[in-house]
Amino acid sequence: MIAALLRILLILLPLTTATALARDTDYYKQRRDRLLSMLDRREAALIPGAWEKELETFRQSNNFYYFTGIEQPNLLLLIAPAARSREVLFLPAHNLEDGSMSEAWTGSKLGPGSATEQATGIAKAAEKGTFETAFAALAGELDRLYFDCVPAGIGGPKSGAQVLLETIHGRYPHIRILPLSRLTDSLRILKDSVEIATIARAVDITGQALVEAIGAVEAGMFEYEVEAMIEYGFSRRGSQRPGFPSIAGSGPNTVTLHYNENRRRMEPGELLLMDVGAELDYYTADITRTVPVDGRFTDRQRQVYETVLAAQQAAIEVVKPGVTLREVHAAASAVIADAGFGKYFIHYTSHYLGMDVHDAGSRDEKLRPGMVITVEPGIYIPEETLGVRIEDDVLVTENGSRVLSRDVPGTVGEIEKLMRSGR
Ligand SMILES: [Mn+2]
Repeated sequence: MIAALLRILLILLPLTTATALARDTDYYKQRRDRLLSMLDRREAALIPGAWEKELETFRQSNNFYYFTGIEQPNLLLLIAPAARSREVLFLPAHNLEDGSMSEAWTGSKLGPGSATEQATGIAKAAEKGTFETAFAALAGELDRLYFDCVPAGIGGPKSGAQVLLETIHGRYPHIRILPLSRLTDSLRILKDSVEIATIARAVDITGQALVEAIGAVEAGMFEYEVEAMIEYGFSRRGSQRPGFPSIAGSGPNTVTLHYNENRRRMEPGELLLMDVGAELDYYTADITRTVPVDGRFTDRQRQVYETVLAAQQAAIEVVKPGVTLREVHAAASAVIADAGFGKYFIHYTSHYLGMDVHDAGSRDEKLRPGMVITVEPGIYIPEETLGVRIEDDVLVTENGSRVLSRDVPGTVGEIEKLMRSGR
């Protein structure tokens, strides 16, 4: 029986690798239709996918993946109510020649034509060289173009999307170009059941990797060893990559919010702050734990830690539909201020979580079921080189909230017990 199933899987495998999407084509079609319904006839949306870079692992851009599910470089998606075909995917022609970018080297790809239309559910799959003509035919009717542009680093080379944006702007100055996020933020802020399950799994992976690493931490180790253990824990559970650079900061580095060099040797008596998140199928977790390097909190560390934990619990209790992130932040801030640490809480308590670690959404938005946020108060005392942050991932539900990372040890007792068991 199992052998027969395996045989069927082996037969199916070659068929599915080149073309299959992670979900069925309708899943993405519904998203494109919603975007289409937000546009009037004088508007269009242009979404470039990520460009291919040699010797770099490809990762699709979030919005392109959100609307297509396609993991392939150098694509363009045009959605325009006034166009003959209201959704067109532009793809490079098949590259079958020799060379490092050929499909013989990089694997077979989707190309223009009906096979791609079938495989992706996108109405029209055209050769990328025809984009300019197609856009020129439409441009006269357009007032506004929503464009998704992730700028390259400051002073660095321009991204392919930037070059495209400048070309369109130069050629069609009458078209106002607006960020696509104006339309997509309101879609991406609400997670459907597939997205919630994916985030929950990314959270589980992150928590399990953290538990393993915390159990192995001891004085004398280097921060990068902790980072390596955590990221190994992600990979061996199927995470494709960390969702953001892992932070493993000890002693003085616990007070640097986005420290990610992770080169320092950890000394006895110090704290270690780990702020990490596994990415799974384009969704990331974001969890922070702070632990004593030698397994026991000092009295002072415990005092600060329990204040942060109390602030976090107060903030989580506030989370429910109708509340804003400002109110969540106020609840955490009040606890920290009452304990006399007000000036040492130097960042915001929450952000939205999803495909981006700092996902779309405003602080004034009223929470609704299906939103996922972090709750992460902290206290950072530079003169004592003592920083504590505790971060969990919280789903807003009909009645309140569910802490997706609730199984990750978080109290002083739980952490000390876990560290005793590891040695
Ligand atoms: Mn965070």
